[in-house]
Amino acid sequence: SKRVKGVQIYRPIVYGNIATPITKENRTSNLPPEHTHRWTVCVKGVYDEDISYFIKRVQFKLHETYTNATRTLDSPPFEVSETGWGEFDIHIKIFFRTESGEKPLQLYHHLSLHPYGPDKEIAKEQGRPVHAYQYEEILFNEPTEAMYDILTSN
Ligand code: SLL
Repeated sequence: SKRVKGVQIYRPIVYGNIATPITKENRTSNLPPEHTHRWTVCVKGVYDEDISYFIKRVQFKLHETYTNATRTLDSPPFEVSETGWGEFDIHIKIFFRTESGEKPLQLYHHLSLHPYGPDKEIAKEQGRPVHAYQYEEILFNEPTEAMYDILTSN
């Protein structure tokens, strides 16, 4: 469909993970003993606002050690929660509303389980959750008229 010439629209998103260590106190009996962390990877609005008006689907491709490694979410929250023992790269594929005529956007996120930075030793001792989020501005260059309406009426 027709595109709006000379127009660029940006929409910010945040993607990444939170991870918490599994301790003696919070370990549940059904967990494999080698699992050390609970984690959630997500794609969300910067202020937690709904992003489903322009994103219709998010696919998370996990490490092949997970069963059903490709997880597809067709509505918010666009997130996957799991437990595990290791860090790896998560392939995140974002599908836009069909009206946009845009190809899916491929992002990569390194799942972080272990504290990093100057106070990582303290963080580890205290069992603090790890937050690893990145900010991204999605550019719609000369959006279709339908997508222009969707983006600007929200
Ligand atoms: C590593 N290259 O060796 C990485 C791979 C994979 C982590 C980490 C699976 C959990 C399960 C899991 O935690 N995989 O399904 O049991 O560190």
